[in-house]
Amino acid sequence: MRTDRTFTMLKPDAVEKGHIGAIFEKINASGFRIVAMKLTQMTTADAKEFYAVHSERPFYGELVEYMTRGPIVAAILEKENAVEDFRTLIGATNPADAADGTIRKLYAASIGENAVHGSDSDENAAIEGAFHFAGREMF
Ligand code: IDP
Ligand code: MG
Repeated sequence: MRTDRTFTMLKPDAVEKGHIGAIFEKINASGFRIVAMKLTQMTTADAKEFYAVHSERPFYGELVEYMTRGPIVAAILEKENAVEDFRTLIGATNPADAADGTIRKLYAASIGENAVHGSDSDENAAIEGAFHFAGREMF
């Protein structure tokens, strides 16, 4: 069995609404170990770089505004099959399509303001984790 890592952000809407504790309760109950975690805020340059893959999409400007408007919780999580299992735990991008019990079903307001980020591959998990954390912040 492999032990993998994924990267998550509790987005500004989730932090504003006071859902940090409830969301981490679900993350812990689902068997993820916290490797790194902090409350931080992305600058416009940070958000543009983090979401550069979406730069041609019509929602890019709105996404950058949203992700920089307040603090986020950034974290690296470890578990077997972490990337896929975390995507299952958070649910579909649009909360209207997210399965019952998923974090987005419970806490997301819309396809844009969807409470939580989860990496989509092992490669991106490593890139995104290194974007937010120095090696000495990972345990
Ligand atoms: P994901 O977060 O489920 O991987 P992506 O397609 O990678 O979804 O999109 C990144 C983020 O961009 C989403 O989580 C959401 O915040 C935002 N987003 C995606 N699609 C839309 C849209 O159609 N309108 C507004 N925002 C969107
Ligand atoms: Mg994505």
